[in-house]
Amino acid sequence: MLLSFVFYSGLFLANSQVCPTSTSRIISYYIASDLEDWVTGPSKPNGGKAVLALGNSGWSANIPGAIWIWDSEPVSNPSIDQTVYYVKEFFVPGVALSASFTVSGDNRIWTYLNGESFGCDNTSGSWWAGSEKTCNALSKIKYGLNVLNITVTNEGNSGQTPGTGVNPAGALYKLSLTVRIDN
Ligand SMILES: [Ca+2]
Repeated sequence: MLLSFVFYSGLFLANSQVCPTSTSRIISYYIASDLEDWVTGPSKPNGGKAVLALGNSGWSANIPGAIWIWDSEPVSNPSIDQTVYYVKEFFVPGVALSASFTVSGDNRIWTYLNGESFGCDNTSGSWWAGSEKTCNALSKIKYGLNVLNITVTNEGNSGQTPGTGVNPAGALYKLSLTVRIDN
């Protein structure tokens, strides 16, 4: 009887340590504009990695963890409208509980998650402090692989000289996620 009790107790402890049941974890992380973004634009017609966009003294928008990116530095032609397409793939390993997206751009921005707009476009420019736009993207987030697409058009200023850094262009964004992982 005693042996049986000890054996049972040991088995119970072993099971409780090795096989926890119905536990969940909540994790928070973000994805942001960086040099791993895939971009297609006038300087990279077949696509390539983004480059750091230097902007000018008017670029005071700030999104911690994100950096300004474009398809070249400086822009290849500041005199005409130029559009760059950004693609960022990311993984969501559970049930998304929150998804907050913040973006700035020079000049006009359109944003899509898994092929759908989520109300975070900004076509009036947003490179200065306080102009960053924040949106709730939760309804577009899904379990597994997600795709973020951003389109940015730089408005041309006629008569500007290419290579001088005038009329800069770029995108700056961050998607902050909270996800519940169920075992
Ligand atoms: Ca510009």
